[in-house]
Amino acid sequence: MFAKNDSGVWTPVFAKYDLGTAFAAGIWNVGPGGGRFAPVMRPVLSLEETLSELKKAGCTHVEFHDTEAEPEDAEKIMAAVNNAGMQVWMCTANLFKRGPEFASGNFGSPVAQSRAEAVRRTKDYIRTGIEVFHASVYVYWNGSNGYGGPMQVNYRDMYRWTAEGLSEVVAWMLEEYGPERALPIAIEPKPNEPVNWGAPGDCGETLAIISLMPQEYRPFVGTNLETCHAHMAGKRFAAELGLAAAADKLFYVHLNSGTGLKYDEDLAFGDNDFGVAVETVYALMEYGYSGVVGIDVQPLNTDTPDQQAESVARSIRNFRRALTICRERVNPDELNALRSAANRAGLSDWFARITSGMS
Ligand SMILES: [Mn+2]
Repeated sequence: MFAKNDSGVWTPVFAKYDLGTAFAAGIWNVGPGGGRFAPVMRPVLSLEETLSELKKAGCTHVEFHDTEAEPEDAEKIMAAVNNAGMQVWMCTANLFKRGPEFASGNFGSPVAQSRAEAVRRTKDYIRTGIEVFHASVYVYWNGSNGYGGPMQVNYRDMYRWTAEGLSEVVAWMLEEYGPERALPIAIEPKPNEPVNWGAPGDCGETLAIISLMPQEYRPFVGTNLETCHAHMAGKRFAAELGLAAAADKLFYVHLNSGTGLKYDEDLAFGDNDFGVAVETVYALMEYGYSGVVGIDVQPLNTDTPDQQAESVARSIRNFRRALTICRERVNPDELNALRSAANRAGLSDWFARITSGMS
């Protein structure tokens, strides 16, 4: 949904929640585990059981890929979501692992057929998101979009094609539904995995791609920033949030954590570095974020059958712990005085004091 702001620019309208009261997680955030290097630890749950686990973990909303909730099954799935007393906040077409068509990328692939298929799948799932799920945001994660080595792609064309594909989707959506019913599209950048160089790789590249779109389509596209993806790009996550907010493009967030410049670990939010969680929550407060908070995490390899959704539950507990610290121990005047004096030594000491709760 969009409405015109005071300057006459179409702006997304999201349901407003107090921070800490509404959370969404993906149906893929609960699972049996197992892979090349890990044993299967947990049974596969039905959709109903998964929804129940996510709700117990503290989620009010849920997210789907089109591979977990095909458009033709969407009505049935929506009935299960309603039965669980939940809502769909986000949906996203899988443009990376559906089949060989996306091995070379999607909107920016050098293969024309892959680009066309990405546009088709995206339109299809936006239709489902609007008509069946009554979703609030559509996410485009770049996934396989990018390149692997020297001269594999004309980079200028790759960025232009990515913007053109998104523009084609927006043009169709406006024609079909009008701006009032249009689903905000949030681009989720990731710098690598499954490709060696993903495009867009960070918030800046995401904003640059939006700027390559025709002016009239830009308001309908923003960002969905994920903690672990930002860390993989060597970025400070809260600074990425700040950049998106400065451009009025902070449409959605995916919170989790990772241990550095590694792979997409999808650890619980607050795991490994609780200070990042505190800074993240404070950034959301400062930038006035009021939508549902997205959690995108995986169970740990050691999680047992009764810990199916423990990573989601711990993320929510850590979010609330961080929120309590931000609300009860941060004095904004004290913080801003330290900031405007550029007293970095004082800021570091202050941060240890508020996160530890000790003087
Ligand atoms: Mn994500």
